Amino acid sequence: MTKYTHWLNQPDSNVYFVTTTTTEFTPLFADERYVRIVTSAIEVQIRAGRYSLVAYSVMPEHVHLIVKLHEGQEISSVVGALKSWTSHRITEALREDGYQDVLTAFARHARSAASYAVWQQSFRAFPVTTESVLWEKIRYIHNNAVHRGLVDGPEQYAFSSARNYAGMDDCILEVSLI
Ligand code: NI
Repeated sequence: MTKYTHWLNQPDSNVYFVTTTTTEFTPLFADERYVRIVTSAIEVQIRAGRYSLVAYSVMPEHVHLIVKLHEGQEISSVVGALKSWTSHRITEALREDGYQDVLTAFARHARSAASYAVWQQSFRAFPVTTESVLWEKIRYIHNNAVHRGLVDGPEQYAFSSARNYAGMDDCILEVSLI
């Protein structure tokens, strides 16, 4: 806890709560194949040194992240890169899986021909500047699947960091625990 309290006390603490949502709230991430595309993209960004991942949840049609940006990184370009990397691979997977109706809907929302808007154009990212807000957001993220009625307890949901925080072994993504 000390480490993050220290971050938060700095004027440029660079901790952000991010939410990005699929176009037309399409529940792509009800299918684990699509969840893995998102978690792989996050792993790539962590390995590239763009941020430390504090918490996350991949919900059927949206993704929540809490990230601590590393020096020189900007939240808009980090999330933009995440959306673009995953869009490309999700589009490929949709084509392979024969989800033509979904591709048609994504094409309708795209800004240019022959492209697909997998994600809604805008995303939410706001700075987390106090420890109480940080914990409130972590709890919110971990309870999201419970509130949606997908599971009875936060740790039962495979696609969030609730399992990491509960000390479980089989987590699909590593996080930097507080
Ligand atoms: Ni949510």
